[in-house]
Amino acid sequence: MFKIPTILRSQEILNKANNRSMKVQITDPDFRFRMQKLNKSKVDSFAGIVESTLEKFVKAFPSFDNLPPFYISLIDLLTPIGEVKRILGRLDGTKKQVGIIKTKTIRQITRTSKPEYMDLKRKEAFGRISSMVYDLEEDLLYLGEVREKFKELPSIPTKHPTIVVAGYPSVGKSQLVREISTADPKVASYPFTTQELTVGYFDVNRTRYQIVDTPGLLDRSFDKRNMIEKQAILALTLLTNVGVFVLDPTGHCGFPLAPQLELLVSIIESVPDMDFIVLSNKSDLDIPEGVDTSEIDDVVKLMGSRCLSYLELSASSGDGLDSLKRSIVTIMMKNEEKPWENFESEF
Ligand SMILES: Nc1nc2c(ncn2[C@@H]2O[C@H](COP(=O)(O)OP(=O)(O)O)[C@@H](O)[C@H]2O)c(=O)[nH]1
Ligand SMILES: [Mg+2]
Repeated sequence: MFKIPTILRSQEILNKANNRSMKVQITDPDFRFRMQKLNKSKVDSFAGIVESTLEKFVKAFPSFDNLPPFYISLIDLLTPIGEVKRILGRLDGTKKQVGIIKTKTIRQITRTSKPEYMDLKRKEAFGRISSMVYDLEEDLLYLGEVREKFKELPSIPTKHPTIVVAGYPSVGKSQLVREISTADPKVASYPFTTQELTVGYFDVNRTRYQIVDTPGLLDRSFDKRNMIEKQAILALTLLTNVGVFVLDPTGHCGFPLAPQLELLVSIIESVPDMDFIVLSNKSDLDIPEGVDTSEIDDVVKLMGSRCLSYLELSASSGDGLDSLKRSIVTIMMKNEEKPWENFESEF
């Protein structure tokens, strides 16, 4: 998503600057003028390369203040934004100091008539700039690591109305995302912290809706989460305020209904900004005797207005998928917050 160039190390930046300054050639019959032009030009190209390289690194990072909260929260999860900002500030500061040394040295070389003094001033400038660049070594190393982490950021086209899917393992979340998706591409994967998000798409009345499967994130109780997972879930809630919670009352998923409902209650409590469409999946299968589906009604009642709709359907046979789509469209049209509208399609 963010195209950040390879972050060079101190020595690599200096090598590049050195190579450039060694290529400088001056022809002037007058020895003194030749030395003057040569030294000025060497300083100019050496400092110039350092300046432009540092500037390139600083500009390559996104301006954090203008990013949508979803990305701020994700980036913060990968690496503290404050630290990145401080480092970029130091790089920028060094760039400016290098510019000052360059101007001053060129002026000193212009004003003297002694070739030895010209040489001396050039060497001094190279030395000072080099030690300033060496001082950035740790910062450059850190930025290189940040760059690697940024590669993990998803580039979800977040401007579409978005729904995230939650529910126990094997209740049919992936199947639901696949079956409901009709647009082109049907589904796409995006890296997301340590996982991959699978995103499905369908179009209704020229609006594209996206439904996000979040493997491993919204399928376990919140108290069993580590910090990273909790933050990743919070980042997800910045994508949208509407989720679909999938239940499998048939037990084919390998889990009874009761813990599935407990998960729903736990998510409702831990993710206060998100309301849910509750789905009872696998309606093509019989519900075994002894399963008390009135527990679903109880939880739906308990959820009050945070249950946006309750539907029974079968992801695999397709029964009920159209009602789900209609329900999503109505809910999204009534949705006043529309978090996805805070997103640009491109950064
Ligand atoms: N009979 C039936 N099986 C389903 C239905 N939905 C999903 N499955 C099956 O349940 C299993 C788990 O589905 P999957 O989508 O991988 O679950 P996930 O772990 O929640 O993503 C798969 O074998 C699916 O084919 C359904 O509506 N009816
Ligand atoms: Mg799955």
